[in-house]
Amino acid sequence: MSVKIALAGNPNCGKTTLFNALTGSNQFVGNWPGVTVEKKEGKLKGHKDVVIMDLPGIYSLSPYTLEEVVARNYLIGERPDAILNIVDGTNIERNLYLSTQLMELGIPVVMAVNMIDVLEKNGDRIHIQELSKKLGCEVVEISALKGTGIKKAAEKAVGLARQNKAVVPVHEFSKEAELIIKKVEEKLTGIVEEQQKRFFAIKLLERDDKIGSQMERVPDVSTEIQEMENVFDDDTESVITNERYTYISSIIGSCVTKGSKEKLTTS
Ligand code: BGO
Repeated sequence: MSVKIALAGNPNCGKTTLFNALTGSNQFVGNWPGVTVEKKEGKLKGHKDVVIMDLPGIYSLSPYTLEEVVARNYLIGERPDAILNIVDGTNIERNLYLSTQLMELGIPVVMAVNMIDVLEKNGDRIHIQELSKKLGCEVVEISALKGTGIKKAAEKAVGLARQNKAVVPVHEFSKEAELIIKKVEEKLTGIVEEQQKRFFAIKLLERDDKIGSQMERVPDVSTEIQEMENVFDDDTESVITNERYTYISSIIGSCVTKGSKEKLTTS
């Protein structure tokens, strides 16, 4: 059975380096339909039946840039069998902002923490097992530049893709926010698949005006938007962003240890 793996990550996280290392010269380059955003796909080296789809480098799955819209429409519409989420390990807090959104799509995710050679040089450590437990997904350390760990990361993604199992997102925001998200999720029954509910519920709460084009029917969630704005005394988009950063901070605190070597070299 052939499988499709989407490669997703922030700009500059090493995605092109990883894509080239995984596919070699076996690449096809074109444009995404109707837009001048480059589309690259290739076969995983040694696996004729595994397609790697390189998504544009993005910071979020919001509707504000062409790249983000292209990436999310692909993830929602085409539903790849797995996502290989490459994150820059030297900038993990910022990179996890996208990761939390990818994990809401209900698609299996393998996280590849890149630039591990730089982290080692700086004496920094990312506690992979703890990170994996907190995020509820497999995490692999890699150096796309040196080629370390990339085979393992790709194999884990292929393994998950072949299992073809639906995943329900595990992470949680505050109780108050979760209650309101749940209410919107209930309104999505019969409109989107169970495992996609969280992603769509959050987008509707954020007043995302482009998400409707990906749904058969758009339920009215104005009451829930109002409720969230009353409870948190802020607009819903800011509320969700804050919830994400609070969640990310709680992970980073226990999963990252900064070394002392940086300080020694800069002083
Ligand atoms: C330059 N380790 C290290 N040390 N560097 C890495 C790794 C890694 O694991 N992975 C990628 N890089 P892209 P996007 C560069 O180009 O793949 C480096 O945007 C330079 N160029 O080599 O392009 C990679 O596709 C001059 O660095 O990322 C590249 O996601 C001086 O990270 C950069 C120094 O990788 C971005 C670096 C002329």
